[in-house]
Parts: sequence; C-alpha cells; structure tokens
Amino acid sequence: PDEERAAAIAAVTADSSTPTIFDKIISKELPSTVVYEDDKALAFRDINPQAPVHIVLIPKNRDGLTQLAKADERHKDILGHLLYVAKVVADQEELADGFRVVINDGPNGCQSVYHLHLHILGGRKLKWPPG
Ligand code: D5M
Repeated sequence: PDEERAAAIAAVTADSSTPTIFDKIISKELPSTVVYEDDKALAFRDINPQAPVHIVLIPKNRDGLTQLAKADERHKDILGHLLYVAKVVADQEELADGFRVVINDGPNGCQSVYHLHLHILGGRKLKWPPG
C-alpha cells in the first residue's frame, strides 16, 4: 500500500523535467553495477533483485520518456535500440535457457521510477502470469 501510494504520487507528479534516481546513476553520482554501456543506453544490476539475474536497462537521454505510455514517433529508434540491447545483455549474462523483458507502466503497472526502463530477468524458471 505504501509502495502503491508512492507510485500513484510519482505518476501524478512525473513530468519530463522531474529528475529521478536514474539521473544520478547515469552521472555516476550514485554507484551502480554497470553491466553494459554505450552512447545511448546504460544497464546496471537492480538494487532489489527479483531473480538471480535482474538488470535495469535505461536510455541515457530520457527525452520525455518518463514511461512507455509517453512514447511518440521520435522515440522509435531508442525503443528499438533498447530492445536489441536487452538481447545483448541476456547473451552477456548467459541466459541461454531464457529470460524475461518487462516494462512496468504507470500505477497499475507498479512503475516506481519515472524514467523509462526495461527489466531483464533470468537465471531461474519464471512464473506466468506475473502478479
Ligand atoms: O522499477 C524500478 C527499479 O529500479 C526497481 O526494480 C528498483 C530499481 N532501482 C531503484 N533504485 C535503484 C538503484 N539506486 N540502483 C539499482 N536499481 C535501482 P519499476 O519498474 O519502476 O518498479
């Protein structure tokens, strides 16, 4: 409930100018375990892992992409890039038996950080459907 409330408040207040914790990760002001980086994308280990491998993959330039629901035509290239990088990271993490890519969107999707991100989860048999 506290988490849901926080997410609902974040959703209401999130706009393209509100910084998030991920800005500090990008600037290296906050430490993270980076597993992949290029000029457009950064991937690091989730601080609260839900599987043996749990990586968060973000665009370095949020450019209005607080959440997938805010995407427009100009974001098509970065969205495609992120999905391809998810595959590269899965290879790197040796997830040959399979993995899952998740985007939580908005309060009902349990999104907590309003900077678009993909979760890459693997290293165990995952359940379906998710909760
Ligand atoms: O997921 C946001 C995710 O971001 C959640 O799984 C925790 C993760 N997170 C939050 N802060 C950090 C730091 N500082 N390092 C690493 N990972 C972090 P969402 O889909 O918005 O619920």
